Amino acid sequence: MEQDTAYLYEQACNFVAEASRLLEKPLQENALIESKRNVDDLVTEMDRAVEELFRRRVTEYFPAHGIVGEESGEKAPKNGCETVWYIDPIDGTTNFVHQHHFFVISVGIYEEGHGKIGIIYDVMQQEWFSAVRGEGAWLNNKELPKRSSVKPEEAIFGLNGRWLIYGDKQQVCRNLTAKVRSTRCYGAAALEFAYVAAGRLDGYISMKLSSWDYAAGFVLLEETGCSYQTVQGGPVISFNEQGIAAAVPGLDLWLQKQLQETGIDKK
Ligand code: 2AM
Ligand code: CA
Ligand code: CA
Ligand code: CA
Repeated sequence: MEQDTAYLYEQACNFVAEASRLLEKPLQENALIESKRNVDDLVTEMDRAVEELFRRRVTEYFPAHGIVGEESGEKAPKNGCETVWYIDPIDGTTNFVHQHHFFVISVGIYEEGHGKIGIIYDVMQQEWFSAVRGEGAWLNNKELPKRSSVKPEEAIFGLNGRWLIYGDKQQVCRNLTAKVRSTRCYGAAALEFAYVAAGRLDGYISMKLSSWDYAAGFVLLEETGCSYQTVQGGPVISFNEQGIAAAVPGLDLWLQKQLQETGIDKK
């Protein structure tokens, strides 16, 4: 690994480890919990504290780098930043609030728009999912093998039941659910991408995600031979809020056909 990349990866892991210590204690009874756009769209003071820690560390160690984080309101990096950190301070906040497992810190580092480093840390399980472009992907320092094809009828898909309440999206979810072996909902998009890379899921679909939800996951998917597409069944060409579907090789082509046939309005 190039020295600069190795340093960046090491520091990013250090920042994640430091941030994770803030989340290891249970939420206090009087903790501030607010909902944003709907009842399952929560933010706590810990989401803000973790993001604030990343802002301080990245600014201190890599002052030229841009930062895009969920809780700061900026959806795009400042102009002129070659390297950008996409940070989801807690992915799976609803799980965090309800004291379940399955919440992660997700950090994707991109250079000129290309994914370079992805780190997804499951705080309660103490599982590090990480990847460096061209170098591979790891789970707790053990290299993850490239994924191979899985038949639809043997595939386990990550899918959130919330999407069943929307007309056009309902159709896509019903069609997939009918054709795959089974579905699971972990409630943490970044973790579900990591699970596809690590062989625990064979596909994952979500109808609306932001850059910080998918940036790190994309690097893990690429390094394990998996792929991702929009829920319209086309290539991902922006960092906008959009629906994303990920799958192991082979199954991705089947998934694309399903998505194109079932059809979701471009919104
Ligand atoms: P979050 O926990 O960081 O908010 C299931 O809700 C998954 O979808 C989580 O990974 C959640 O991320 C993500 N998500 C993205 N946009 C969301 C929204 N508007 N409301 C709820 N969850 C959202
Ligand atoms: Ca959120
Ligand atoms: Ca998220
Ligand atoms: Ca979040």
